[in-house]
Amino acid sequence: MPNSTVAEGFVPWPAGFAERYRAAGHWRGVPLGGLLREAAGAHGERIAVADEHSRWSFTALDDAADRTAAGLRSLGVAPGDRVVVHLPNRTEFAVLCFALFRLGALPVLALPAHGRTEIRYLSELSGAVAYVGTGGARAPDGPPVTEGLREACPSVRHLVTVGEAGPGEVPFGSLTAHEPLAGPDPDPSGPALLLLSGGSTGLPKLIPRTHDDYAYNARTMAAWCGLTPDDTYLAVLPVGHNFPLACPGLLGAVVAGSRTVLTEVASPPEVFPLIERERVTVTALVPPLAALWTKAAAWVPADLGSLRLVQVGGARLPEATARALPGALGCGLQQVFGMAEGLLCATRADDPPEVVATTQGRPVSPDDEILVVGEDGAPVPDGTTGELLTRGPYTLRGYYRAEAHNAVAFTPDGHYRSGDLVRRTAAGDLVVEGRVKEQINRGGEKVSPEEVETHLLSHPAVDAVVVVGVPDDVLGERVCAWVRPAPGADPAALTAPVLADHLRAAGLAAFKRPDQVETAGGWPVTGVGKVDRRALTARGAERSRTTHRPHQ
Ligand code: OOB
Repeated sequence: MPNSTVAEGFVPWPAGFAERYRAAGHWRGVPLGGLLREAAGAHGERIAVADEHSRWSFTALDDAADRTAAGLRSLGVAPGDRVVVHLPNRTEFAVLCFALFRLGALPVLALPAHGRTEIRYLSELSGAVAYVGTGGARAPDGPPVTEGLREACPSVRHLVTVGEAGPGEVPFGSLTAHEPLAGPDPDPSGPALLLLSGGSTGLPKLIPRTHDDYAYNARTMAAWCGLTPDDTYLAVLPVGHNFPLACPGLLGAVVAGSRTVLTEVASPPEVFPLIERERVTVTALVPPLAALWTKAAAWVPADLGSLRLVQVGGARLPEATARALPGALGCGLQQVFGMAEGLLCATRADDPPEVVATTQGRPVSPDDEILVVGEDGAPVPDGTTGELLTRGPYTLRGYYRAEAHNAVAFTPDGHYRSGDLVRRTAAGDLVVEGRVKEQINRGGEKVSPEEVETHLLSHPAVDAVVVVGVPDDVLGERVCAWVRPAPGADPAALTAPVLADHLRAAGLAAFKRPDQVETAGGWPVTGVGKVDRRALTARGAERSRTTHRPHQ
């Protein structure tokens, strides 16, 4: 669909809600590119973004965004076009995204771990006109992620490369050589970017976030975390993910005039000295990383004294880690329960330690509407677990180009069905208790069972397969594949490494590869004849306990 406009697949808020959000001051009518312009005016020569290769002041970043916008325009990228952004945590990510915001073209945010298959899928789904990545040099695992992309997805006219450009690729640096772009600002109420959803059923979907709603998201989280120009935010999680991008992340830091340091390393021996060197004050982690950092503080020699706040979210944080982290790292903890779809809940600096250790906090906007409902759809009393439904000034009203899915993912009155099971405490804090959606949360990385099943089924020795999440001490959950071997196939040959190789060859992200593989002649079914995933989860956990399989 290369010629379609972005607005075609976008579901706006009803007019009455939009008016209310504007009147409340949530939606300010300033596009995301304008946030950087304002920051450049206020903080000029202070450093805005830095990585191990380069440092940019607010003024320099602002100027580079204008020039790169002009460079993209000269390639033929027009307002409303989609561009797949597949970059690691480097300053070029910031330059490119702000350039696209300026131009009114939409970044489609891929994760560095994504492979050929995900990139193709995202390109097709969004009708992208260009792909920006780091080129073939960064595909140690097989063919370059862009192999066959243009043929498979003809809307993609340009491959832009940060670093060494291959034949037919446009070097990213050449885009910044243009005179700054002067053009109309994009409509702040329209979509600004497309985030990837973890998926509630089926394949991941695209989430349109508008300039107005995403700016509010970033500003609100920056305030919730008390960011000031004296702060240095460390983006250690992949910055194409909503959490380090805008909760408050890079965008919130720009709004607050704080500095963002982007890093591609996350292991304590590498990242602790960076924290010391850059005097990092705030960062965001997923639970397995939080646990690792908490343990490592005792043996990695580095001064972490600058840290004042570590946010942890993306998956359930074990209470033991929540209690140990502040003492070990010498800083405050904030639990964040968020979603790329919008709603953000978080604990606050002035919450009692007990609340921070045992809850995921409360919605950050006074206009976030929360319903906790039972299986019949009726609200349940506080203290009872139910599904979380929500709507508000920064929660989507529909996935991008997904009419059929939207009919089930939203209630008729516009609440998003999160698929999360939560309980609200008497004090109004939420506790995440589980989920009803078919998704595996592997240490914060979301895996769609259906996607993995589809790819495993193409293995000749696999007759049928069901993928479930099994509890894991380190990851929270691991990916477990139950496989029925094809007639004549040797079940012993269907090991995790064999299936991992198959998925690698299929160009799928490494985090989707099964950690555990079990073979069986068939599976239990529920009363209505569906595969009993809950039973397979329990059996998967049981098998791993009894066989003492080493963790892969
Ligand atoms: C964040 O965003 P997504 O879109 O990758 O995943 C959202 C889902 C939630 O629906 C929930 O199932 C799970 O991830 N989740 C948590 C959680 N935070 C997210 N489950 C339990 N405890 C938590 N604290 O993951 C995300 C987006 C913005 C900020 C933080 C996380």
